[in-house]
Amino acid sequence: MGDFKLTTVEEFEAATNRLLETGAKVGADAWQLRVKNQTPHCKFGEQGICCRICAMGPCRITPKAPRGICGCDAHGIVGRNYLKFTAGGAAAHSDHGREICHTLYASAPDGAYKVKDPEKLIRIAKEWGVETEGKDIYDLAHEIAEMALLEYGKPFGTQRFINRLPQHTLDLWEKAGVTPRAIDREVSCALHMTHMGCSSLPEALVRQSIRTGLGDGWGGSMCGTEFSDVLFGTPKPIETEANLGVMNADNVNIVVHGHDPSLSEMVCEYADDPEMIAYAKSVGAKGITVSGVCCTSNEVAMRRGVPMAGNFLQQENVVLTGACEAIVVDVQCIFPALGPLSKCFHTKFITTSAIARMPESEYIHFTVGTAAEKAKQIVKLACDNFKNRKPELVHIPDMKQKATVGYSLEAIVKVLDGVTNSQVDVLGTTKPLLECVTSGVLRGAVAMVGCNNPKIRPDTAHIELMKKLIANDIIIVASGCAAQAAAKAGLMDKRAKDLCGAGLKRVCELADIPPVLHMGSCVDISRMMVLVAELAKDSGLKISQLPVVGCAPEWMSEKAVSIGNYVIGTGIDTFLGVDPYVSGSSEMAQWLTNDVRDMVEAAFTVETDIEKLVDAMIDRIEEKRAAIGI
Ligand code: MSK
Repeated sequence: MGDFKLTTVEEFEAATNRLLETGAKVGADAWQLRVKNQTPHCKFGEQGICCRICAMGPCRITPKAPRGICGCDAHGIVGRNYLKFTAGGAAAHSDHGREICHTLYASAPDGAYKVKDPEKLIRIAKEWGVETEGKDIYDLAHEIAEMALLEYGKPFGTQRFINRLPQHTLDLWEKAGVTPRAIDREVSCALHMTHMGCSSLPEALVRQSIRTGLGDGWGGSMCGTEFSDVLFGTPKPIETEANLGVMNADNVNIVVHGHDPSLSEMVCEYADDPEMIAYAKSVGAKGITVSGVCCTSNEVAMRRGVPMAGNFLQQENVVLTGACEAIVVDVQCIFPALGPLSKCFHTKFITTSAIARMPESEYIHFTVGTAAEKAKQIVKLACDNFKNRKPELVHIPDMKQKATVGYSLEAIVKVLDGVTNSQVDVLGTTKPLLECVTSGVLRGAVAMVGCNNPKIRPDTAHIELMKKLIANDIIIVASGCAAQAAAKAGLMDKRAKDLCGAGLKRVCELADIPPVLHMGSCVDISRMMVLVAELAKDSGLKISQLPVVGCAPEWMSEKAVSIGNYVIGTGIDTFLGVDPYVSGSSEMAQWLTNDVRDMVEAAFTVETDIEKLVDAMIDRIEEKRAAIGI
C-alpha cells in the first residue's frame, strides 16, 4: 500500500475542532452548538405523532389522548406525515430536474449552454420514439427538452423512462397501483391525500409514498441526471481530491454548494478563464481554486475533476478556514447559518436562486439567459474580496485524499469489460459485472447514498460500513454526501483495493477501479436504478432477486425519504440508520418494513446500531445469493 492510509473520523474531528476554535474567537455559531440547544428533541415529533395539518390542533397522540380532534389515530397521523415528507423530497428533486430541462431547452451552439453529449441525446430521443435522422442537434435538444417538461404535467399516461425496467417490475407496479403518472401529479396527489379529511389509512398512504417516490426516481431525478449529462457531458473516470485541504491559502477560494450544475458549471468555466486568473493575480492571489460542498460538488467533480471540500456537515467548515472568499449556493441542503457565519469572516455568502433565498446573503439572481454574465460577476466579486481576508484567521487543515470519481452507468459498463474473458459483445451490457457476481468473485453490491446527520457521529457510519462491505467482497456504488465521505476517507483512492477481500481486490486490479465507485449526486441515484434494471434484464432475474441492497446510514433530508421510497419501489431492500419518524405507529412500521414487500418485493430495515446494520446487509445479500442458487 506504500504510504497510503485512510483518514480517520478522529482526524476529521480534530481538524473540525481546530476550526471551531477560530470560530469561537470571532463569536461564530456552529451546528455542533445548535445540536446541544435542540437536544433532547421533541418526542412527539420524533415518533411522528404530532399533527398540524389543520387549525383545530396541533394534536399530539398520548395514551390519554389516542386520537386527534378529527378522530385520526397515531397510524393515520404518522402515515400522513411520512407521505408529506416524501412529497417534499420528490418535489425538490424533480424541480431540480425541471430546471435542467429548461436549461436544455435554452441550449444553443453560440450560447452559454451547449450540448456536450450529442450521442446520449440521440440515444434518449430514439428511446422516446423521436425521429433523429437529419435533425439539427439543437432542434433535437429543444424537442426532447419540451417532451421532458411535459412529463411533469401530462394529463394522461405514465413516465417515459419506466420503459427501461424489466416487464416484471412494470406488471408489479400496475398490480400495486404505483406506476408513476405525471411527476407533479404524484406530488400534488400526495398533498391532497394528506389534507384534512382525506386519507388516514396507512396502506393508502404508503402506496402513494411509493408512487410519489417512483415519479421522482424514474421521472424528475432521471430527467435531472440524463439531461445534465447531455448538457455537461456524461461522467467518465477522472482524478480529483477530497477534504478541506483542497482549498489553497495562496489562491482566491470559491466554494460552490447546492445541487444544480447549471450555476456551478458556469462558475468553474469563468474561474478557468485566463482573464479571471490574471485578475486574481492582480489582487495579490496566485490563482483561483474552486472546490465544492454537497452535491454541486459531486456534479463538478465528476465532470471536471473539481476538488471536493466536503459534505453536508462540513459546509460551515469551509467558511471557518478563514480562506473562503465566496461560498456560492444554488438550491437544497444549504444551512441558513452560512449568512451570520460568513459575517464573522470576510466571506461573501452568495445566493443565486429564487428557490433558496436566505438572510444575510448577497443575492445574485442567476438565470439561464444571464448565466455567463452572472458567473463572471461572481468570480470577480470573489477576487475583489481576497484583500479583505484576515490572515490571522486563516487555517486550512492539511488533510486531503486522492479520489477517482465519475462512474456513470456508461463508465461502469466500460471499465468492468476488462474484468472477465466474456466472449459476448459487452458494449452496452452488464454481463461482465454479472459474471463477477454469479461466480462469487463479488458477493454483491450496495448502493450507499445520503447525507450526514448529527444523530450519527458524522461520516462514521458511511466509512465503517464501507470498510466492512469491501472486506467482504461487496462492491459499493455511492452518491451524494455518502460518496464524499468515502472520498475524504480515501476509499475512492485506487490503492484502497488492499482493504478489500480477495475477489473485490482482483476486480479492482483488473478494471483499475477503486472499491467504492462515485456515481454522482442525489439525483444520480437514478443511475443506480438504471444499472439494476439492466442487470435484471441481462440476467433474466427479477430486480428483487439480485444480491444488491440500498443503504442510507446517515440520511437527514426529505429527498432521502423520497429516494428510499423509489429504491424499495424498484425492488431493492433498503437499510436506514435513522428512523423516518414512524416509530409512533406500529402499523406504519409494519407496512414499511414488511407489508410493502407484497406490493414491490422490497422493504426497509431500520437499524440505528451500525454494526448490526452492516451485518443485516451482508446477510440479506447472502440470502439473495442462496435463493437464486449462486
Ligand atoms: S447534498 S440531500 S445532504 S446527500 Fe445532495 Fe448531501 Fe443529503 Fe443534501
